[in-house]
Amino acid sequence: MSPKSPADQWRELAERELKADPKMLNRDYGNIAIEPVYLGTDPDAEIPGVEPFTRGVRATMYANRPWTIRQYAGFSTARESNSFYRQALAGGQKGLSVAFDLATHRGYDSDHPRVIGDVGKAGVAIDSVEDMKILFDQIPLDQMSVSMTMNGAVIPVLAMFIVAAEEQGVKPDQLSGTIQNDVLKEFMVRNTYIYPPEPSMRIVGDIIAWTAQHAPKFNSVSISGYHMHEAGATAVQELAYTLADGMEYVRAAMAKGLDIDAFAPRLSFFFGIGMNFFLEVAKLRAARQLWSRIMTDLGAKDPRSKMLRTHCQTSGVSLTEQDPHNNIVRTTIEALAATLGGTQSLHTNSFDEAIALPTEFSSRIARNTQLILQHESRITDVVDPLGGSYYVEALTTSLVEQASLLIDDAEVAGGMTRAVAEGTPKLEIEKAAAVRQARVDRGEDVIVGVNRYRLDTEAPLEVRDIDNARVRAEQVERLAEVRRTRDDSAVTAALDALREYAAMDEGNLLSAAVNAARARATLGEVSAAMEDIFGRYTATTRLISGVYAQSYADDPQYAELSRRIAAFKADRTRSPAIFIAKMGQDGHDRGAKIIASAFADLGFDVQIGALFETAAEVADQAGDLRVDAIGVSSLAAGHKTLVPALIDALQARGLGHIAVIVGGVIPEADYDFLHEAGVVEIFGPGTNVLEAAYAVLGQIEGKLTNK
Ligand code: MLC
Ligand code: 5AD
Repeated sequence: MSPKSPADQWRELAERELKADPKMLNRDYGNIAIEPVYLGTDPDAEIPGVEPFTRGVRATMYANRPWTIRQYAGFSTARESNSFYRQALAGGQKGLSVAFDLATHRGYDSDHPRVIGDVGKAGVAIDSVEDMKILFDQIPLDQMSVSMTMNGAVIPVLAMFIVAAEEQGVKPDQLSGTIQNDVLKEFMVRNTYIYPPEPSMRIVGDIIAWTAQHAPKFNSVSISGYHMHEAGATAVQELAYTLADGMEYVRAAMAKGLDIDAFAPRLSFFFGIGMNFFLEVAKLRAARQLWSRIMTDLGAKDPRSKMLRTHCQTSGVSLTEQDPHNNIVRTTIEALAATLGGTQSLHTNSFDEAIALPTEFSSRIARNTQLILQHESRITDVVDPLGGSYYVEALTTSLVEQASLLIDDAEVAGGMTRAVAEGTPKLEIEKAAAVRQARVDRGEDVIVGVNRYRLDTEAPLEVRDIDNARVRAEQVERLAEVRRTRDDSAVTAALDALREYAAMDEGNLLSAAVNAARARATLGEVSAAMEDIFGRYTATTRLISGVYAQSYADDPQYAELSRRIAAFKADRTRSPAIFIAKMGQDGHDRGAKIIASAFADLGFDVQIGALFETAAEVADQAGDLRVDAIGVSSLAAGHKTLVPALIDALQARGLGHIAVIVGGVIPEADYDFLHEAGVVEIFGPGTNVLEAAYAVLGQIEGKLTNK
C-alpha cells in the first residue's frame, strides 16, 4: 500500500474535525479560489494537526473554529466584576479569564492587616464561596469556559470554584476551563508564591491528579512563559524555561503514579507576544514542535498528550504610558503574530495598560481588535498561512535549536525545581532585561513616543480608579456574615483534615479543600491551614551587576554622573544611599531590580528590601540603614494607600529627612496627591534610568545641603 499523500492525510483529519466534507471550508475572493490549507509539493512537508504540530494542533484551525477571545479581567468586588464579564460576553467575548487581587493570590482574606493597599485593586477580591458564586452569577458554568489565573492560593480558589459550580447544579466533569497552577514561574518571575518550592510542587501534582480523575475537560495547568517575557526574557529563554517547567510538572504527576496519557492532554500553555513580529510567530511554532518531541521522549503515546495548546497575551511591557493610543497599534500587531502563530485563545491588552486597569472604553477597543481580526481581516480563512515561509521556517529552526540547548542545561542542572530554587534562571532573565533597558535608554532600540518622536505635552487620559477602602469595607462585612452564619465545628473539622493531609504527605489537598470550602471556610483559613504545615516562603534577593556599566562604557552622561557620585563620596566619605522598597502584595520586581542594579553600577549604595513589606517594616529598615532616599516601586495600584503610610511611618520615627521617590505604574492624576503627601520625585513607565539617577542624586544633595 502506498503511503497516504499529505493532502489525503489532511482531508481525513479535517473530515473528523468538521464531521463533514472539508470542501465546505473552501472560500473565494471573487474569482480567486482559496483552499483551506496549502501543503506545498514536498511529500514530507508538515501537515497541520499532525505531529510534531509545528503548523498547528488542529487540521482545520481557525477555518473551522476561530481562537477564543478571552480577555483577562477582574477588579473591585465580585459583583462589579460579574457585571463587567456579562457586558464583555454580550460584546463578543467568548471565554472568561479571572484576574484576582493580590491579597487573594497570596492567601490572605480581605481583612488581613498585610493587604490594606491591595484589596480589589489589581483584580477581584474573593474571600469565600459566597464571593465566587456572585462572580459567576447568571453565567452557566457547564457552558462557559473559565480560566483562573491563580498559583499561590490555587487550592482554596479552585475548591471554591468547584463548590460554586456545584451549587449552580454543575458537576466537576462538566467544567471546562483552566487553572494557571504554574508555581515554578512564580519563584522565577511572578512572585505570588506562598509555600516553599517542594510543597508547592506537591500542590501542582494534587491538582493534576484530582482534575484528571474528576474534571477531565478542565485544563489542570497553564504553563506560562508570559511572565518571563514580561520580566524581560528573550524568546529563547521564554521557550526553554517554560517547556522545562512543563517537563517538571509531567514528572511530578507521574511520580504520583499517574499514567502520562491520563493527564497530559489537559496540560496547557501560555505565552507572551511582543513586537518582534516574525520571531513571535516562529516562537509558537517552535514551542509546539519542541513539546511534541519532549512528550514523545517522556513516553506519551496519545497524540493529544503531545499537542501544545496555548493561550497568548499581547505584551504589557511593550506598551507605553506616553502617547498611549499608539498602544492600540502595537496590540494589533502582536495579536496578529499570536494568531498567525496558531494560538488557541488570546487576550489583547488595553491601551491604558501602562497607566491603570482598563476602562469600559479601552477594554472594548481591545476586544474589538480581536473581533475585527476574526470577522474582517480574513486571516481565519486559511490554516497556518505563514507555514512554508523561508524566513519563518528558518527562525523556527533556530529557536528550536537554541531553546533545546538551554533546556538541556536546565536538565543537567537537575531540573527546573532545583534551578529555580537556586535562582539561576531568574538572574539570567534579569540580565536580559537590563540589557534591553540599556538599549532603550541609549536609543538603540526605538520606542515611538518614548525615546523618539516624543510629544511635548500629553493629553490627559481618563483612567479607572478603584476605591480600595470601600471595596475592603464591603469584603470585611461579607466575611463577617459568612463567619456568623456557618457551622464553626464543621469548618474546624474540615480544616483539621486538610492540615493532616498536608502533614502526612498523603491524601489529595484539593479534595480536602473542597470540603472546607463547602463548609464556608474562607480563603485565608484554607491557606493558613496549609501554611501551618508548609510554612511561608521568603525569597532571597540577589542583584546582577555590571550590565549597565558595560552598556554605558563609552557614554559621556554616564561618566559625568559617575564623577558626581565619586565627588559626593570624596566630600562625605560615603556614597549616596538608597533603599529600594516593594510594599504590599505587589510582586512585580523587574523595575525595582533594574533601578537597583543600574544605581549600584553608578556608585550609589543600594539596598533592596524583600518583597511584600509593610510601610512600618520599610521605615524601620531605612532608619537602620541610614539611607538618604527610599525608592518605592509600585505596579499594582497600591501607591495611594501605601506611600502616605510610609511617609507617616518615617515621620513617626523622626526620619522625615529621607527623600521618598516613587516609580512604576502611577496615573498622572495621582501625581498631585503623592506630591502633597511628601513624595519628591515620581517616575512613570518609560523613564530613562540615567535621568532618574540624576534626579535622585539632585534630591539627595538638596536635602543634605538644607539640613
Ligand atoms: C478547537 N476545537 C476544535 C477546533 N479548534 N474542534 C474542531 N476543529 C477545530 N479547528 C475544539 C477544542 O478541541 C476544544 O474542545 C474546544 O474546541 C475549545 O477550543 P480550545 O482550542 O481548547 O480553546 P479554549 O477552550 O479557549 O482553551 C484554550 C487553552 C486553555 C487550551 C489554551 O488552557 C485556555 O483557555 N487558557 C487560557 C488561559 C488564560 O486565560 N490565562 C490568563 C493569564 S493572564 P475540547 O473538547 O478538546 O476541549 C496572567 C496575567 C497575570 O497570567 O500575571 O496576572
Ligand atoms: N484586568 C485586566 N488586565 C489585567 N492585567 C493584569 N491585571 C489585570 C486586570 N485586573 C494584565 C496586564 C498585565 C498582565 C499581567 O495582565 O496586561 O500586564
